Amino acid sequence: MNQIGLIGLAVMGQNLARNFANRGIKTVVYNRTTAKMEEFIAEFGGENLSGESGLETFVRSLERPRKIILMVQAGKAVDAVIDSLLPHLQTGDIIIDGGNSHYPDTRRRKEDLAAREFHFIGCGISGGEEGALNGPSLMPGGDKLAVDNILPLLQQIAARDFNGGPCVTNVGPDGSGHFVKMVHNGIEYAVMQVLAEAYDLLRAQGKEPPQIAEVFAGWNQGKLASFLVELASTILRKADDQGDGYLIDRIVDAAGQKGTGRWTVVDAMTRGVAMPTITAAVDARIFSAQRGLRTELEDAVAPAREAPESTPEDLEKAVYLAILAAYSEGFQLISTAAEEEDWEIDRSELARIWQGGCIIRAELLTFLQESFAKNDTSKPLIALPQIAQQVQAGLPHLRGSIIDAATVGIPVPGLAAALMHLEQMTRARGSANFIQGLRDAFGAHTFQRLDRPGTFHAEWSE
Ligand code: NBP
Repeated sequence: MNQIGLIGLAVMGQNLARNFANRGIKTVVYNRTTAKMEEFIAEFGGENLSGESGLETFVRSLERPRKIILMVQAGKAVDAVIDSLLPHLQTGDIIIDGGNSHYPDTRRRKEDLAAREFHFIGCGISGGEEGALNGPSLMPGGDKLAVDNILPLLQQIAARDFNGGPCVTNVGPDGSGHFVKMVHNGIEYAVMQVLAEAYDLLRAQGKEPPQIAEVFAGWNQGKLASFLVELASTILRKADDQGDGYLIDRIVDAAGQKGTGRWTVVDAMTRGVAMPTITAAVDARIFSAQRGLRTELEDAVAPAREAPESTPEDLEKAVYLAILAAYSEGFQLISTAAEEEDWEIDRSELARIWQGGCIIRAELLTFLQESFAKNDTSKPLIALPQIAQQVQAGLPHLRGSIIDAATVGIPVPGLAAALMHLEQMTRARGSANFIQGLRDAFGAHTFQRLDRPGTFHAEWSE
């Protein structure tokens, strides 16, 4: 009998199925388009990896309770596959959605399936195709019983954290697995954005891509050591295979998005969590896509631009602090959601399972894992004592980089948003007294006083 069934043989499904089989887990696959399954099995099939062209035989080939992982396009495809599976399932069977589903959909599916006595797990999977094959970071959420049941299998295929543990944990109930994967992607947007801004400033100084690659390679030896910083060096060194120069200079400056960053920001807004750095990253992708209009406006406005002067050392510290701000925003959203939804998510565990396999894996996560373990509070990351020192040390460099960028006219929305986040949250007396004055003057919204308790309203025109 097979131990796991996998449906959906595009790039992620194929690699994940091979990963299960390579660990000695007997795996059976199915795909809507049978030819794709046959091609895949012809190339990779073997003792631990077989295919079925019919759903009924696919399901019957699995040991009970059946564990079926879906790797199909997020959205309607997931519902379509679940509907077609239902007639073949038996009480207690477990469906695991490994795609990037939106967590409210996961919640709905879980409730629908629970009413029929089936289990449903929403499992965030990060790491792209390489991670799927060699070890992804896995974020399963759902009924504890069902998650515990599949955990031994997931532990075998997961990446390893910095201490050799598997990058998988029982995130929590309900849609919490897909929720944290969504926030992970929001953080990923922000990290990529601030790295792109550092590249932009260095390129505007006249540095060639391989010189910037050297800068990133140096950063990768320090506090910024991470998969994305390492990858930045790689992409900057790539020669253009269709002409002279470097490929990076030929790529259209318009970034795509599939929605997880936007979902993160919308969710944060709904829950009243501020996430300026991540929001700036999503906004920057929206602006990037408006390429024609940007060209028109540059011609019309013709802003003066000069070469910036920030040193790689200043930028390294500025980028580090901005990334810290993005993590703080992401973890704050997770804490707030956990409290509101009664999910009990362990932030230290998340920092651990993101250390391997996933796109945001970084040395910084060791420090975050320890900080969260020591400070079991729902306070934001930047409020933890160890982090406050880092904010204090990094602020002058972040300020300096932004002054430089603003002076020469180079947009750095991620860095600037991170700075404004940190400036606002480290200033005891802000400017909202002024807003309260206006609100009370035009709408009698009342205000509170610093020097006495109670609620007050003033006759402002007297
Ligand atoms: P896609 O998201 O491109 O989905 C393609 C698969 O969905 C194919 O197997 C296709 O079958 C199947 N499918 C579709 Br489309 N509609 C279907 C339907 N109505 N019924 C049955 N099957 C249907 O694949 P992917 O890029 O491998 O991603 C899979 C999931 O993993 C997605 O949710 C994605 O967001 C997530 N993810 C992707 C990455 C990545 O790096 N690509 C990383 C992390 C997570 P067919 O062959 O018959 O058309």
